[in-house]
Amino acid sequence: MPKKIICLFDVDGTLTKPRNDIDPRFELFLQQKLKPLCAIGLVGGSDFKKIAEQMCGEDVIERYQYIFSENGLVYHKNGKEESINMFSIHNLYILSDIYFILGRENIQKHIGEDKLQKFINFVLGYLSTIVLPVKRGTFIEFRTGMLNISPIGRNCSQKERDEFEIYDKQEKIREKMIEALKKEFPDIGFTYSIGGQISFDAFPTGWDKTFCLNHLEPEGFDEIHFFGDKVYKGGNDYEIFNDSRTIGHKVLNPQDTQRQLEALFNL
Ligand code: M1P
Repeated sequence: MPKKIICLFDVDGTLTKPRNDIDPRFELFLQQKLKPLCAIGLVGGSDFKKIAEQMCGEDVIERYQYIFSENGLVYHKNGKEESINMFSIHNLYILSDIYFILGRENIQKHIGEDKLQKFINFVLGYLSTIVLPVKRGTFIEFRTGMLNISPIGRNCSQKERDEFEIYDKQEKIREKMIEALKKEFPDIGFTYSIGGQISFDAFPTGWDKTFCLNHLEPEGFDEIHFFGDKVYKGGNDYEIFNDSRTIGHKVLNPQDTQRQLEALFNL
């Protein structure tokens, strides 16, 4: 019997340049060369809208068998959104957690409004004290399973985004902010992860990309290959890359992802 294999891809930096669209030739390669050989899926930190934009439109749910947005808090399988049964998921890995529901879980239910507001207020206060070369708008994006926090603001231009990334490498704006949040909220139960160029994600511990493996486990794959670029500690591919349920592939960029696929499948 042939093995049942899935290739699961991070999006930014693995299939596309950060927040850019996939190269149509690479998409064609994935659809025409790889998909006949194995199942293909996406797991992104971003919300579904952004993943769809970068992956040539909303029919991405027809082209990829599995799409896990926000690390799998939002889940599409074979063209349909699946509801997430937190009862069974929590039974798998947080036996004592009483915050389970049937249906879509979200961060406000999980953390509670009171704590969440204290956290958001602290973030806004902290951001008001730092001076950057430029600041734009949308500093906090409230998503289903995470807060995405951007010191420069999400609606900066591509040029400002690229410049912030360089500035942040020198000044460690995001790292310092994460340290301040950890110090202020030692017991909130959040994990912080720097997945892209201008922001970081804050989400309940366990709601990292390994969250999506809970959906894949019942599917009976013999091998789950994960491809990601941010596999270092603190990067948002770290946990899933190191998980014993996956075979991790560290990539440098989309071209490298294609090269590694060609080598792996003799294409
Ligand atoms: O998918 C990686 C990251 O992509 C975006 O990051 P940034 O805008 O900083 O480049 C965000 O959607 C982030 O949540 C996500 O982890």
